[in-house]
Amino acid sequence: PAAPLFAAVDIGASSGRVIVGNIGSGEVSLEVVHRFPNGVMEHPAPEHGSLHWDLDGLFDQVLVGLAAAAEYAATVVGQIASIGIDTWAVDYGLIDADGAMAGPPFSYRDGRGAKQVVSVHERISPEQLYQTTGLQHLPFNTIYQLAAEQAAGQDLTARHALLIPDLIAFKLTGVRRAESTNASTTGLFDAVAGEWATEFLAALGLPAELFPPLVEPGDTIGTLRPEIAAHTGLPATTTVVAVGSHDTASAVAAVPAAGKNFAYISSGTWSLVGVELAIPVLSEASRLANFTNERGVDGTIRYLRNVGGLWLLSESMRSWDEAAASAGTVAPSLTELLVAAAAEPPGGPRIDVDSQEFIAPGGMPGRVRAAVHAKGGALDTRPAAVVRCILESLAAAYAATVREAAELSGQAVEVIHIVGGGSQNELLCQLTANATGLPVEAGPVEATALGNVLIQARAAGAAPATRGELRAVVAASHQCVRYLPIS
Ligand code: ADP
Ligand code: LRH
Repeated sequence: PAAPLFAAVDIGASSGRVIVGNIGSGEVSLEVVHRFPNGVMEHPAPEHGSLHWDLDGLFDQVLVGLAAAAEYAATVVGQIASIGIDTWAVDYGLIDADGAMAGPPFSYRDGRGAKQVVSVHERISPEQLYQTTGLQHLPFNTIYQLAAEQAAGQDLTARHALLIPDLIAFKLTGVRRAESTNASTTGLFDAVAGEWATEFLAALGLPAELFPPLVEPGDTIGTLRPEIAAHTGLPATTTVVAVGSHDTASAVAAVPAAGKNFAYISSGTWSLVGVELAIPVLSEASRLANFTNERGVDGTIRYLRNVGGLWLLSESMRSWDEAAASAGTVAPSLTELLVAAAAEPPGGPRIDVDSQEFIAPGGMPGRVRAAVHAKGGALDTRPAAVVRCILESLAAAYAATVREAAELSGQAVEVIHIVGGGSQNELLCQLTANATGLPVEAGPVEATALGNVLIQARAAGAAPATRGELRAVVAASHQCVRYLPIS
Protein backbone atom coordinates (compact mmCIF):
# COMPACT_ATOMS: atom_id res chain seq x y z
CA PRO A 1 0.00 0.00 0.00
CA ALA A 2 1.02 3.63 -0.54
CA ALA A 3 2.89 5.18 2.42
CA PRO A 4 0.62 7.32 4.65
CA LEU A 5 1.37 11.04 4.50
CA PHE A 6 -0.14 13.80 6.64
CA ALA A 7 -1.20 17.22 5.39
CA ALA A 8 -0.86 20.17 7.76
CA VAL A 9 -2.81 23.35 7.05
CA ASP A 10 -1.08 25.99 9.20
CA ILE A 11 -2.29 29.58 8.92
CA GLY A 12 -0.69 32.33 10.97
CA ALA A 13 -1.73 35.96 11.11
CA SER A 14 0.96 36.85 8.55
CA SER A 15 1.07 33.79 6.27
CA GLY A 16 -0.29 30.33 5.66
CA ARG A 17 1.11 27.12 4.28
CA VAL A 18 0.07 23.60 3.41
CA ILE A 19 2.79 21.12 4.26
CA VAL A 20 3.02 17.38 3.73
CA GLY A 21 4.69 15.44 6.54
CA ASN A 22 6.33 12.07 6.12
CA ILE A 23 7.33 9.95 9.14
CA GLY A 24 10.09 7.41 8.78
CA SER A 25 12.44 5.63 11.20
CA GLY A 26 12.34 8.13 14.09
CA GLU A 27 12.43 11.21 11.89
CA VAL A 28 9.91 13.50 10.23
CA SER A 29 10.39 15.37 6.98
CA LEU A 30 8.26 18.21 5.67
CA GLU A 31 7.50 19.30 2.11
CA VAL A 32 5.97 22.75 1.79
CA VAL A 33 3.55 22.39 -1.14
CA HIS A 34 1.85 25.79 -0.95
CA ARG A 35 2.42 29.15 0.75
CA PHE A 36 0.13 32.17 0.77
CA PRO A 37 0.01 35.56 2.49
CA ASN A 38 -2.46 36.49 5.20
CA GLY A 39 -3.31 39.78 6.84
CA VAL A 40 -6.07 41.82 8.33
CA MET A 41 -8.44 43.44 5.81
CA GLU A 42 -10.55 46.48 6.36
CA HIS A 43 -14.23 45.92 5.66
CA PRO A 44 -15.29 47.70 2.48
CA ALA A 45 -17.98 50.41 2.56
CA PRO A 46 -20.63 50.80 3.88
CA GLU A 47 -19.23 49.12 7.02
CA HIS A 48 -15.84 50.70 6.33
CA GLY A 49 -13.43 50.62 9.23
CA SER A 50 -13.94 47.23 10.87
CA LEU A 51 -11.12 44.67 10.64
CA HIS A 52 -11.68 41.16 9.31
CA TRP A 53 -10.05 38.05 7.90
CA ASP A 54 -10.72 37.11 4.28
CA LEU A 55 -11.93 33.63 5.20
CA ASP A 56 -13.26 32.83 1.71
CA GLY A 57 -9.90 33.80 0.21
CA LEU A 58 -8.03 31.74 2.81
CA PHE A 59 -10.27 28.73 2.17
CA ASP A 60 -9.55 28.99 -1.58
CA GLN A 61 -5.83 28.86 -0.71
CA VAL A 62 -6.41 25.82 1.52
CA LEU A 63 -8.01 24.04 -1.45
CA VAL A 64 -5.12 25.00 -3.73
CA GLY A 65 -2.74 23.65 -1.09
CA LEU A 66 -4.63 20.41 -0.62
CA ALA A 67 -4.67 19.83 -4.40
CA ALA A 68 -0.89 20.43 -4.39
CA ALA A 69 -0.59 17.95 -1.50
CA ALA A 70 -2.46 15.30 -3.49
CA GLU A 71 -0.21 15.91 -6.48
CA TYR A 72 2.95 15.75 -4.36
CA ALA A 73 1.79 12.51 -2.68
CA ALA A 74 1.39 10.89 -6.10
CA THR A 75 4.98 11.81 -7.05
CA VAL A 76 6.41 10.06 -3.98
CA VAL A 77 4.08 7.06 -4.27
CA GLY A 78 2.29 8.05 -1.07
CA GLN A 79 -1.24 8.89 -0.09
CA ILE A 80 -2.56 11.69 2.11
CA ALA A 81 -4.18 9.83 5.02
CA SER A 82 -5.46 12.83 6.93
CA ILE A 83 -5.46 16.60 7.21
CA GLY A 84 -4.88 18.68 10.36
CA ILE A 85 -5.70 22.36 10.66
CA ASP A 86 -4.24 24.99 12.96
CA THR A 87 -4.50 28.78 12.98
CA TRP A 88 -4.25 31.72 15.37
CA ALA A 89 -6.64 31.68 18.32
CA VAL A 90 -9.71 33.54 19.64
CA ASP A 91 -11.41 34.52 16.33
CA TYR A 92 -14.48 32.74 14.98
CA GLY A 93 -17.21 32.77 12.34
CA LEU A 94 -20.93 32.56 13.06
CA ILE A 95 -22.66 29.76 11.15
CA ASP A 96 -26.41 29.33 10.84
CA ALA A 97 -28.36 26.06 10.68
CA ASP A 98 -27.79 25.85 6.91
CA GLY A 99 -24.04 26.35 7.31
CA ALA A 100 -24.06 29.91 5.95
CA MET A 101 -21.62 32.38 7.52
CA ALA A 102 -22.72 35.81 8.77
CA GLY A 103 -20.02 37.86 6.96
CA PRO A 104 -16.23 37.52 7.14
CA PRO A 105 -14.90 36.78 10.66
CA PHE A 106 -13.73 39.78 12.66
CA SER A 107 -10.03 40.07 13.42
CA TYR A 108 -8.87 40.33 17.01
CA ARG A 109 -7.17 43.58 15.95
CA ASP A 110 -10.58 45.21 15.64
CA GLY A 111 -11.29 47.31 18.72
CA ARG A 112 -14.84 45.99 19.32
CA GLY A 113 -13.85 43.53 22.08
CA ALA A 114 -12.03 46.16 24.16
CA LYS A 115 -15.23 48.23 24.32
CA GLN A 116 -17.07 45.36 26.05
CA VAL A 117 -14.54 44.54 28.78
CA VAL A 118 -16.25 46.65 31.45
CA SER A 119 -19.75 45.31 30.71
CA VAL A 120 -18.53 41.68 30.78
CA HIS A 121 -16.67 42.24 34.06
CA GLU A 122 -19.84 43.72 35.57
CA ARG A 123 -21.45 40.32 35.06
CA ILE A 124 -18.43 38.08 35.73
CA SER A 125 -15.62 39.52 37.82
CA PRO A 126 -12.04 39.23 36.57
CA GLU A 127 -11.29 37.04 39.63
CA GLN A 128 -14.15 34.64 38.78
CA LEU A 129 -13.10 34.53 35.16
CA TYR A 130 -9.53 33.63 36.08
CA GLN A 131 -10.51 31.06 38.71
CA THR A 132 -12.37 29.05 36.08
CA THR A 133 -10.64 29.74 32.77
CA GLY A 134 -7.11 30.60 33.94
CA LEU A 135 -6.93 32.81 30.86
CA GLN A 136 -4.72 35.86 30.42
CA HIS A 137 -6.78 39.01 30.10
CA LEU A 138 -6.54 40.19 26.51
CA PRO A 139 -9.16 42.68 25.32
CA PHE A 140 -9.78 40.58 22.21
CA ASN A 141 -10.51 37.24 23.92
CA THR A 142 -13.56 35.57 22.32
CA ILE A 143 -15.76 36.31 25.32
CA TYR A 144 -15.45 40.09 24.74
CA GLN A 145 -15.96 39.71 20.99
CA LEU A 146 -19.18 37.76 21.60
CA ALA A 147 -20.36 40.52 23.95
CA ALA A 148 -19.71 42.92 21.05
CA GLU A 149 -21.96 40.78 18.81
CA GLN A 150 -24.71 41.09 21.42
CA ALA A 151 -24.18 44.84 21.76
CA ALA A 152 -24.44 45.16 17.97
CA GLY A 153 -27.79 43.35 18.05
CA GLN A 154 -26.47 40.25 16.26
CA ASP A 155 -28.87 37.31 16.62
CA LEU A 156 -26.85 34.47 18.16
CA THR A 157 -29.70 32.00 18.53
CA ALA A 158 -29.64 28.96 16.26
CA ARG A 159 -26.05 29.79 15.32
CA HIS A 160 -22.74 28.16 16.06
CA ALA A 161 -19.57 30.09 16.79
CA LEU A 162 -16.79 28.11 15.10
CA LEU A 163 -13.20 29.10 15.85
CA ILE A 164 -11.20 29.57 12.62
CA PRO A 165 -9.65 26.04 12.41
CA ASP A 166 -13.03 24.50 13.35
CA LEU A 167 -14.63 26.63 10.66
CA ILE A 168 -12.20 25.35 8.03
CA ALA A 169 -12.73 21.75 9.24
CA PHE A 170 -16.49 22.33 8.95
CA LYS A 171 -16.14 23.61 5.38
CA LEU A 172 -14.07 20.51 4.50
CA THR A 173 -16.21 17.88 6.24
CA GLY A 174 -19.62 19.37 7.12
CA VAL A 175 -18.97 18.38 10.78
CA ARG A 176 -19.18 21.00 13.54
CA ARG A 177 -16.75 20.46 16.41
CA ALA A 178 -14.68 22.62 18.76
CA GLU A 179 -11.09 21.52 19.33
CA SER A 180 -10.10 21.88 22.97
CA THR A 181 -6.70 23.64 22.80
CA ASN A 182 -8.22 26.53 20.88
CA ALA A 183 -11.44 26.44 22.93
CA SER A 184 -9.21 27.23 25.92
CA THR A 185 -8.51 30.70 24.44
CA THR A 186 -12.15 31.80 24.39
CA GLY A 187 -12.62 32.80 28.03
CA LEU A 188 -15.57 30.40 28.08
CA PHE A 189 -13.66 27.17 28.78
CA ASP A 190 -13.09 25.59 32.20
CA ALA A 191 -9.34 24.97 32.47
CA VAL A 192 -9.66 22.32 35.19
CA ALA A 193 -12.72 20.39 33.95
CA GLY A 194 -11.69 20.68 30.28
CA GLU A 195 -15.31 21.54 29.37
CA TRP A 196 -17.21 24.62 28.25
CA ALA A 197 -17.85 26.99 31.17
CA THR A 198 -21.62 26.87 30.63
CA GLU A 199 -22.25 29.06 33.70
CA PHE A 200 -20.43 31.92 31.95
CA LEU A 201 -22.43 31.46 28.73
CA ALA A 202 -25.58 31.66 30.88
CA ALA A 203 -24.33 34.69 32.86
CA LEU A 204 -23.78 36.57 29.59
CA GLY A 205 -27.09 35.49 28.09
CA LEU A 206 -25.32 33.53 25.35
CA PRO A 207 -27.05 30.41 23.98
CA ALA A 208 -25.90 27.23 25.76
CA GLU A 209 -25.36 25.55 22.37
CA LEU A 210 -23.39 28.45 20.85
CA PHE A 211 -20.26 26.30 20.60
CA PRO A 212 -20.38 22.75 19.21
CA PRO A 213 -19.18 19.67 21.17
CA LEU A 214 -15.50 19.51 22.10
CA VAL A 215 -12.92 17.17 20.56
CA GLU A 216 -9.34 16.48 21.64
CA PRO A 217 -6.19 16.49 19.47
CA GLY A 218 -6.02 13.08 17.79
CA ASP A 219 -9.80 12.65 17.47
CA THR A 220 -11.23 12.27 13.98
CA ILE A 221 -13.51 15.18 13.05
CA GLY A 222 -14.90 13.72 9.82
CA THR A 223 -14.27 12.63 6.25
CA LEU A 224 -13.86 15.05 3.34
CA ARG A 225 -17.10 16.05 1.66
CA PRO A 226 -17.21 14.22 -1.69
CA GLU A 227 -17.09 17.46 -3.69
CA ILE A 228 -13.94 18.58 -1.82
CA ALA A 229 -12.25 15.22 -2.46
CA ALA A 230 -13.15 15.46 -6.16
CA HIS A 231 -12.01 19.11 -6.38
CA THR A 232 -8.63 18.52 -4.72
CA GLY A 233 -7.89 15.04 -6.08
CA LEU A 234 -7.53 13.67 -2.53
CA PRO A 235 -8.82 10.15 -1.81
CA ALA A 236 -12.50 10.05 -0.80
CA THR A 237 -11.40 8.35 2.44
CA THR A 238 -9.23 11.30 3.60
CA THR A 239 -10.16 12.38 7.11
CA VAL A 240 -9.76 15.65 8.96
CA VAL A 241 -8.13 14.88 12.31
CA ALA A 242 -8.13 17.32 15.23
CA VAL A 243 -4.61 18.50 16.14
CA GLY A 244 -3.55 21.23 18.52
CA SER A 245 -5.68 23.55 16.37
CA HIS A 246 -4.41 26.55 18.30
CA ASP A 247 -1.15 27.16 16.41
CA THR A 248 0.70 27.73 19.67
CA ALA A 249 -0.43 24.32 21.01
CA SER A 250 0.99 22.61 17.92
CA ALA A 251 4.21 24.64 18.17
CA VAL A 252 4.73 23.75 21.83
CA ALA A 253 4.14 20.05 21.07
CA ALA A 254 7.06 20.20 18.61
CA VAL A 255 9.59 22.08 20.77
CA PRO A 256 12.68 19.83 20.43
CA ALA A 257 13.54 19.90 24.15
CA ALA A 258 15.37 16.91 25.60
CA GLY A 259 14.35 17.21 29.26
CA LYS A 260 11.65 18.92 31.31
CA ASN A 261 13.46 22.05 32.42
CA PHE A 262 12.88 24.30 29.44
CA ALA A 263 10.95 27.42 28.51
CA TYR A 264 9.69 28.07 25.00
CA ILE A 265 9.12 31.16 22.93
CA SER A 266 6.83 30.63 19.96
CA SER A 267 7.95 33.63 17.97
CA GLY A 268 5.85 35.06 15.14
CA THR A 269 3.23 37.80 14.99
CA TRP A 270 3.05 37.33 18.78
CA SER A 271 5.59 35.86 21.17
CA LEU A 272 4.14 33.14 23.35
CA VAL A 273 6.54 32.78 26.25
CA GLY A 274 6.21 30.13 28.94
CA VAL A 275 6.54 26.59 30.25
CA GLU A 276 4.61 23.32 29.99
CA LEU A 277 2.79 22.15 33.14
CA ALA A 278 0.58 19.25 34.23
CA ILE A 279 -1.93 21.37 36.15
CA PRO A 280 -3.01 25.01 35.92
CA VAL A 281 -1.75 27.80 38.17
CA LEU A 282 -4.84 29.78 39.15
CA SER A 283 -3.37 31.85 41.98
CA GLU A 284 -4.08 35.54 42.45
CA ALA A 285 -0.39 36.25 41.85
CA SER A 286 -0.65 34.48 38.51
CA ARG A 287 -3.77 36.45 37.56
CA LEU A 288 -2.11 39.73 38.45
CA ALA A 289 0.96 38.76 36.42
CA ASN A 290 -1.48 38.10 33.54
CA PHE A 291 -0.29 34.55 32.82
CA THR A 292 -2.50 32.21 30.85
CA ASN A 293 -3.26 28.52 31.37
CA GLU A 294 -4.05 27.46 27.83
CA ARG A 295 -4.69 23.80 27.09
CA GLY A 296 -1.95 21.87 25.33
CA VAL A 297 -2.05 18.48 23.63
CA ASP A 298 -2.67 15.53 25.97
CA GLY A 299 -4.43 17.79 28.48
CA THR A 300 -1.21 19.63 29.38
CA ILE A 301 -1.20 23.27 30.42
CA ARG A 302 0.60 25.88 28.36
CA TYR A 303 1.48 28.28 31.13
CA LEU A 304 2.55 31.35 29.21
CA ARG A 305 2.11 35.00 28.55
CA ASN A 306 1.18 36.45 25.21
CA VAL A 307 3.97 39.00 24.80
CA GLY A 308 4.12 41.50 21.95
CA GLY A 309 5.74 40.05 18.86
CA LEU A 310 7.23 40.57 15.44
CA TRP A 311 4.04 42.36 14.44
CA LEU A 312 5.84 45.46 15.72
CA LEU A 313 8.58 44.84 13.15
CA SER A 314 6.42 43.67 10.23
CA GLU A 315 3.98 46.53 10.73
CA SER A 316 6.89 49.02 10.85
CA MET A 317 8.22 47.55 7.62
CA ARG A 318 4.80 47.97 6.02
CA SER A 319 4.95 51.71 6.85
CA TRP A 320 8.48 52.06 5.46
CA ASP A 321 7.48 50.15 2.31
CA GLU A 322 4.47 52.44 1.78
CA ALA A 323 6.57 55.57 2.31
CA ALA A 324 9.25 54.30 -0.08
CA ALA A 325 6.66 53.38 -2.71
CA SER A 326 5.15 56.88 -2.66
CA ALA A 327 8.65 58.41 -2.89
CA GLY A 328 9.53 56.10 -5.77
CA THR A 329 12.31 54.44 -3.77
CA VAL A 330 12.76 51.00 -2.18
CA ALA A 331 12.68 50.39 1.58
CA PRO A 332 15.36 48.16 3.16
CA SER A 333 14.64 44.40 3.22
CA LEU A 334 14.24 42.47 6.47
CA THR A 335 17.78 41.10 6.12
CA GLU A 336 19.20 44.61 5.56
CA LEU A 337 17.29 45.98 8.54
CA LEU A 338 18.51 43.22 10.85
CA VAL A 339 22.14 43.70 9.79
CA ALA A 340 21.82 47.46 10.38
CA ALA A 341 20.07 46.94 13.74
CA ALA A 342 22.86 44.59 14.87
CA ALA A 343 25.35 47.44 14.30
CA GLU A 344 23.36 49.83 16.53
CA PRO A 345 24.71 50.38 20.05
CA PRO A 346 23.16 48.22 22.78
CA GLY A 347 21.25 49.63 25.74
CA GLY A 348 19.15 52.13 23.79
CA PRO A 349 15.55 53.09 24.56
CA ARG A 350 12.89 50.45 25.21
CA ILE A 351 9.13 50.26 24.94
CA ASP A 352 6.48 48.15 26.67
CA VAL A 353 5.81 45.69 23.85
CA ASP A 354 2.61 44.51 25.56
CA SER A 355 0.96 47.90 25.48
CA GLN A 356 -2.52 47.93 23.95
CA GLU A 357 -1.49 50.94 21.88
CA PHE A 358 0.32 48.57 19.48
CA ILE A 359 -2.62 46.23 18.72
CA ALA A 360 -4.20 48.19 15.84
CA PRO A 361 -2.48 48.43 12.44
CA GLY A 362 -0.97 51.59 10.92
CA GLY A 363 1.84 54.09 11.56
CA MET A 364 3.86 51.72 13.74
CA PRO A 365 7.28 53.52 13.68
CA GLY A 366 5.58 56.72 14.84
CA ARG A 367 3.79 54.90 17.65
CA VAL A 368 7.04 53.25 18.78
CA ARG A 369 8.75 56.65 18.89
CA ALA A 370 5.79 58.20 20.71
CA ALA A 371 5.99 55.46 23.35
CA VAL A 372 9.70 56.17 23.87
CA HIS A 373 9.03 59.92 24.13
CA ALA A 374 6.19 59.33 26.60
CA LYS A 375 8.75 57.75 28.94
CA GLY A 376 11.05 60.75 28.55
CA GLY A 377 13.41 59.08 26.07
CA ALA A 378 14.32 59.82 22.48
CA LEU A 379 14.46 57.61 19.41
CA ASP A 380 15.54 58.86 16.03
CA THR A 381 13.69 58.06 12.85
CA ARG A 382 16.30 55.79 11.26
CA PRO A 383 14.72 52.35 10.66
CA ALA A 384 17.78 50.64 12.16
CA ALA A 385 17.28 52.49 15.45
CA VAL A 386 13.57 51.64 15.52
CA VAL A 387 14.27 47.96 14.79
CA ARG A 388 16.95 47.82 17.49
CA CYS A 389 14.53 49.37 19.98
CA ILE A 390 11.83 46.80 19.11
CA LEU A 391 14.18 43.82 19.39
CA GLU A 392 15.83 45.00 22.63
CA SER A 393 12.36 45.58 24.08
CA LEU A 394 11.17 42.12 23.02
CA ALA A 395 14.24 40.44 24.51
CA ALA A 396 13.76 42.31 27.81
CA ALA A 397 10.10 41.25 27.91
CA TYR A 398 11.08 37.62 27.21
CA ALA A 399 13.57 37.65 30.07
CA ALA A 400 11.03 39.06 32.53
CA THR A 401 8.37 36.58 31.37
CA VAL A 402 10.59 33.49 31.58
CA ARG A 403 11.65 34.51 35.08
CA GLU A 404 8.07 35.06 36.22
CA ALA A 405 6.81 31.84 34.61
CA ALA A 406 9.43 29.88 36.54
CA GLU A 407 8.69 31.71 39.81
CA LEU A 408 4.90 31.42 39.60
CA SER A 409 4.84 27.77 38.50
CA GLY A 410 7.89 26.34 40.27
CA GLN A 411 9.07 24.90 36.95
CA ALA A 412 12.87 25.11 36.64
CA VAL A 413 14.21 26.56 33.38
CA GLU A 414 17.70 25.70 32.13
CA VAL A 415 17.33 26.43 28.42
CA ILE A 416 15.05 28.48 26.18
CA HIS A 417 13.75 27.09 22.89
CA ILE A 418 12.71 29.66 20.29
CA VAL A 419 10.54 28.25 17.47
CA GLY A 420 8.62 29.82 14.58
CA GLY A 421 9.54 32.51 12.05
CA GLY A 422 11.35 34.61 14.66
CA SER A 423 13.82 31.79 15.38
CA GLN A 424 15.58 32.94 12.18
CA ASN A 425 16.22 36.37 13.67
CA GLU A 426 19.81 35.96 14.90
CA LEU A 427 19.90 39.34 16.62
CA LEU A 428 16.70 38.62 18.56
CA CYS A 429 17.96 35.16 19.59
CA GLN A 430 21.29 36.58 20.79
CA LEU A 431 19.64 39.47 22.66
CA THR A 432 17.33 36.91 24.32
CA ALA A 433 20.27 34.79 25.47
CA ASN A 434 21.96 37.94 26.80
CA ALA A 435 18.85 39.22 28.59
CA THR A 436 18.00 35.88 30.21
CA GLY A 437 21.53 34.65 30.89
CA LEU A 438 20.39 31.27 29.52
CA PRO A 439 21.32 29.30 26.42
CA VAL A 440 18.87 29.70 23.55
CA GLU A 441 18.18 26.88 21.09
CA ALA A 442 16.64 28.28 17.91
CA GLY A 443 14.35 26.36 15.55
CA PRO A 444 12.59 24.72 13.93
CA VAL A 445 10.95 27.51 11.94
CA GLU A 446 8.03 25.24 11.09
CA ALA A 447 7.46 23.85 14.60
CA THR A 448 3.73 24.49 14.32
CA ALA A 449 3.36 22.39 11.16
CA LEU A 450 5.56 19.69 12.74
CA GLY A 451 3.32 19.52 15.81
CA ASN A 452 0.28 19.36 13.55
CA VAL A 453 1.76 16.48 11.49
CA LEU A 454 3.01 14.52 14.53
CA ILE A 455 -0.35 14.52 16.31
CA GLN A 456 -2.03 13.22 13.14
CA ALA A 457 0.69 10.60 12.68
CA ARG A 458 0.36 9.47 16.29
CA ALA A 459 -3.42 9.09 15.87
CA ALA A 460 -2.72 6.88 12.84
CA GLY A 461 -0.24 4.76 14.80
CA ALA A 462 2.69 6.10 12.77
CA ALA A 463 4.42 8.14 15.52
CA PRO A 464 5.32 7.36 19.14
CA ALA A 465 2.95 7.84 22.07
CA THR A 466 4.54 10.22 24.56
CA ARG A 467 5.21 13.93 24.17
CA GLY A 468 8.86 13.34 25.04
CA GLU A 469 9.19 10.80 22.23
CA LEU A 470 7.48 13.15 19.76
CA ARG A 471 9.94 15.89 20.76
CA ALA A 472 12.80 13.45 20.20
CA VAL A 473 11.51 12.86 16.65
CA VAL A 474 11.66 16.63 16.04
CA ALA A 475 15.14 16.87 17.61
CA ALA A 476 16.41 14.00 15.44
CA SER A 477 15.05 15.71 12.31
CA HIS A 478 16.17 19.24 12.98
CA GLN A 479 19.47 20.91 13.90
CA CYS A 480 18.90 23.79 16.36
CA VAL A 481 21.16 26.86 16.34
CA ARG A 482 22.62 27.52 19.80
CA TYR A 483 23.14 31.04 21.24
CA LEU A 484 25.06 31.46 24.48
CA PRO A 485 24.74 34.60 26.63
CA ILE A 486 27.36 37.28 26.02
CA SER A 487 27.47 39.89 28.74
P1 ADP B 1 2.75 33.91 12.16
O1 ADP B 1 2.56 32.41 12.31
O2 ADP B 1 2.28 34.68 13.33
O3 ADP B 1 2.20 34.42 10.85
P2 ADP B 1 5.58 33.26 11.66
O4 ADP B 1 5.93 32.21 12.65
O5 ADP B 1 5.38 32.84 10.24
O6 ADP B 1 4.34 34.15 12.13
O7 ADP B 1 6.73 34.34 11.74
C1 ADP B 1 6.73 35.49 10.94
C2 ADP B 1 7.88 36.39 11.33
O8 ADP B 1 9.12 35.69 11.18
C3 ADP B 1 8.02 37.62 10.45
O9 ADP B 1 7.24 38.69 10.93
C4 ADP B 1 9.52 37.92 10.51
O10 ADP B 1 9.81 38.90 11.50
C5 ADP B 1 10.15 36.61 10.91
N1 ADP B 1 11.00 36.10 9.83
C6 ADP B 1 10.59 35.46 8.72
N2 ADP B 1 11.63 35.15 7.93
C7 ADP B 1 12.74 35.61 8.54
C8 ADP B 1 14.15 35.61 8.25
N3 ADP B 1 14.62 35.07 7.12
N4 ADP B 1 14.98 36.18 9.13
C9 ADP B 1 14.53 36.72 10.28
N5 ADP B 1 13.22 36.77 10.62
C10 ADP B 1 12.33 36.21 9.78
C1 LRH C 1 -0.42 33.16 17.72
C2 LRH C 1 -1.73 33.23 18.48
C3 LRH C 1 -1.50 33.42 19.96
C4 LRH C 1 -2.76 34.12 20.37
C5 LRH C 1 -2.92 35.09 19.21
C6 LRH C 1 -4.30 35.63 19.00
O1 LRH C 1 -0.61 32.98 16.34
O2 LRH C 1 -2.51 32.09 18.24
O3 LRH C 1 -1.27 32.22 20.67
O4 LRH C 1 -2.68 34.71 21.62
O5 LRH C 1 -2.47 34.37 18.07
